[in-house]
Amino acid sequence: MFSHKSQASSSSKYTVTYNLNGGEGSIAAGTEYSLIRYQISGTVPAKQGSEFLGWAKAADASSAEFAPGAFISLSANITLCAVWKTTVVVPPEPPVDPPKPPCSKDVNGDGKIDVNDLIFIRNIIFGKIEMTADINADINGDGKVDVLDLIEIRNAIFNKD
Ligand SMILES: [Ca+2]
Ligand SMILES: [Ca+2]
Repeated sequence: MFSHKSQASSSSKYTVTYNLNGGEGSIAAGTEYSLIRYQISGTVPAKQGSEFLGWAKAADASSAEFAPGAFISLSANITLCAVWKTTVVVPPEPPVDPPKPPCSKDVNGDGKIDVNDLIFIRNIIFGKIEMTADINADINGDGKVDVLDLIEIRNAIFNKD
């Protein structure tokens, strides 16, 4: 029920509380009689990475209804909620390349890395074994099977970690 206020009506005292909505610090609640205009706190709250737009009655408001220091008439207890606009845009995580599957140096697929893999890859290099998609002989991943891959395997055999 909203009746026109008149001087004859008894004035009630109402409370204004401030919800900083994630802002730092706090602003003390204020009280004022309904017949006297209440001045909203002039304190401008701060929130890291955000710009204070003003106050609104709804906590999830995206635009402000009242500026700091503005006068409002109270007809009920109200909570003023800080309205924030995010100013710091957190960059999205750079896409992470999926890790390459470990390039098995077990070229001939017998479960161990030994001289037979060296022979196997040498046979590929010399064309004695036909390179197929199933054969993972490009150890260093440079797109071709050559002596560098042979060296990789040799190092794997003789310089085991
Ligand atoms: Ca092997
Ligand atoms: Ca290679």
